Amino acid sequence: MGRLLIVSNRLPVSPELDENDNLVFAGSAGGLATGLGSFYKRYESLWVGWCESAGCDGFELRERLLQEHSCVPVFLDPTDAHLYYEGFSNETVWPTFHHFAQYAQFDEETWQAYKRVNHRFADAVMEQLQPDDIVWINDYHLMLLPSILRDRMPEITVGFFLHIPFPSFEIFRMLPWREQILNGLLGADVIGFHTYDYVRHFLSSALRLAGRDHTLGQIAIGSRTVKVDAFPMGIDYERFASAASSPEVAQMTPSLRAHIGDRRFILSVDRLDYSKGIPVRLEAFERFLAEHPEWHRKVGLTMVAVPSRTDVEHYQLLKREVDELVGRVNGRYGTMDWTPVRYLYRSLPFNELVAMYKEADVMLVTPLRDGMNLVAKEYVATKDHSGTGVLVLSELAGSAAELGEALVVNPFDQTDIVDAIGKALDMPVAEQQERLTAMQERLRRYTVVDWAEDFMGAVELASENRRERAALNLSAQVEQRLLEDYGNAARRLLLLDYDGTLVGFSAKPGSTKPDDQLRTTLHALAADERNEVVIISGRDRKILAEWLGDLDVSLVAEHGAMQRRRGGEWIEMPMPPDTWIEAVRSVMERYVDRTPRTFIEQKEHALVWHYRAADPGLGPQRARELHEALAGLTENHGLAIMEGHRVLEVKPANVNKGRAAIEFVESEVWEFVLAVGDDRTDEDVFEVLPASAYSIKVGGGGSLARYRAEGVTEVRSLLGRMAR
Ligand code: ADQ
Repeated sequence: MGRLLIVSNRLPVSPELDENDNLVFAGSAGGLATGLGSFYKRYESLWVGWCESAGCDGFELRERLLQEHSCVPVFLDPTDAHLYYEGFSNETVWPTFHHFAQYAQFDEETWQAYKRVNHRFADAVMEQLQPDDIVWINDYHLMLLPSILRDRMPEITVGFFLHIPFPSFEIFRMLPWREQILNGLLGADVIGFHTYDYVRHFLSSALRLAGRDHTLGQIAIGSRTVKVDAFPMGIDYERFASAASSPEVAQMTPSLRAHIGDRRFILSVDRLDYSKGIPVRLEAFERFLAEHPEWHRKVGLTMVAVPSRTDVEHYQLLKREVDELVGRVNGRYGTMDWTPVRYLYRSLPFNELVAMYKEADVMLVTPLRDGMNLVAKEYVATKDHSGTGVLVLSELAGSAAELGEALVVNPFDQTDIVDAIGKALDMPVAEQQERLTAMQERLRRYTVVDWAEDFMGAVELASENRRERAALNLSAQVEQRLLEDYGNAARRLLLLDYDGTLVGFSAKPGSTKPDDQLRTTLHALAADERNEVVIISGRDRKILAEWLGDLDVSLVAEHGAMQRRRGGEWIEMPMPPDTWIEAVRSVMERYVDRTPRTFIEQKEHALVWHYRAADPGLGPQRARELHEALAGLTENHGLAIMEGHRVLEVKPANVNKGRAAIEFVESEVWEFVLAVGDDRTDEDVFEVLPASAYSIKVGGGGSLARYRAEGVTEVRSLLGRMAR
């Protein structure tokens, strides 16, 4: 296995100059840095991230970061850095993804900087990258990076993990650059989220905005597959559990208690961020005091808020709002010897944080939206040695999916929070311990290291699968061999599907006429007397004759219901009477009425319901319903229902492309056979080919074909080379 290259906005260490102007490094306290910190030391790894030089010599900084911390700094132009970080990342992506769309700025200048910086990161990664390395990209600052790297090195192995929520499609669609961001992410082999809800949202956006369908979370892109899955991040459980019983933490308890007295102690800890629901929490606490005078002087809320993104306007406004609220509650209810809210606006050293968690009777975690929220998990871990305490947790934090034994609240429902505070303060000790123990077992079993290993395992597996599949790709060597065999053969049969193979799909089936380039290629192939070129399609004979009838090729229409050999006349297969058509049509019409942008195509011996342009969620669902509705009708009439690319077709059961193909295959002794197709109906052709034949499936998905082509362009280039 190669090395691991972790990429994130910031490095886990930051440079500073000490009082003697010597370069020193400080650790970062962010959720990601603490999370991955314990994992990445186990691998041969490098960490790539933005680093501000803090007035240090760039060369020395780079060298020491690499030697002492295995870190590779990305230096950014200060203006670009500001537009990218405070601008696009935190004024556009962060609010949008946390469903605070009303705070989001949509600004072309910051978007351009975001793109430039993602390219800068790509440069830094490419400088380090060795074959077999795995790249793990983290978070919303770098959503374009997976595709940029894939473009530069198609066989690269890349995982992407998003630490914040992925918004619902209705919010995501507001972003003017939504397609670029989606396609940026889709460059990865694995895209990880904290919860299944975010996975669902992402898959829905991929379908609706990029037309990318999925099977069990796997999205096929050409011959590549992207796996989208949930990996709920855990914490370094032992670190918190053991610190809680350490002498260092025990030493801190008396001074902490001196502040709180023998009152009950409610705690909250977050970055000062509007997504964390801090004002809501303060207001709920205020109302709790208003409604429960019996708790006055017997309870206190300690609120720790770490300064965050202080250059962004909404954070400055929030700071003011929180200051005012704290003042208001304390002014209204405080007494000489009791301050209801103790507000610490700073970061805490680790042991002090643990001492707080350990002492707190109630932990209030009430974000309005939060990717995961590790604070909730850390609190639970510090209670490991028969501690007591109650976690009140917002259902809109990702961690609520795992911490069901918490008092789960809707953070928008003030009454719910007020009630939960009361319930938490009154909860019997036995119940507190029972709930804590259940959560602890889960958190101990699935730590941050398990999380990282799971994610990495998925990335490694995806990369193996990609390699296996790549072996089936129409590589330069395979193409060379094919061309040689073709060149040496005296008689050659070419069975070519039309839609999705020779031309791309379009919402209107009438608009995919062959262009001049395709006609020239087919003409050249057909003109070689050693060749028999067969266009084997589901289209009706009228359109095939109109589009391709003047070329010297054989045509198979309606999946084999009729065929026209080169220079001959159309011959129809014996067919059951078409008495079924009206009955089937009337059922289909009901579905057209109920499903906007769908329509019926009538062929000579088949009826097709097209739903390519329909709502991508509704279309497949209606197709299933229609399939069922038609099943009874078609059963006893020798008819088959066939599902193709966003179409449902009813046709006589004895007609299929395989039957038509076999007639050509058996009509003489061929020295070279090639079949190309993209659809389920083409599998019938692949099935009847001799073992020596070249069969090529276009696009992803299971197939009997020996090889795969990425798309129409690749097929056309192959045929072009054959023609030349
Ligand atoms: P954050 O929004 O930063 O992380 P969180 O998951 O709670 O939120 O992580 C905060 C980390 O900082 C915790 O490890 C905590 O101990 C530490 N911390 C918080 N306040 C502190 C203080 N006053 N002093 C010292 N340390 C403090 C983002 C997403 C989250 C997601 C994480 C990880 O917004 O939803 O859980 O990434 O993916």
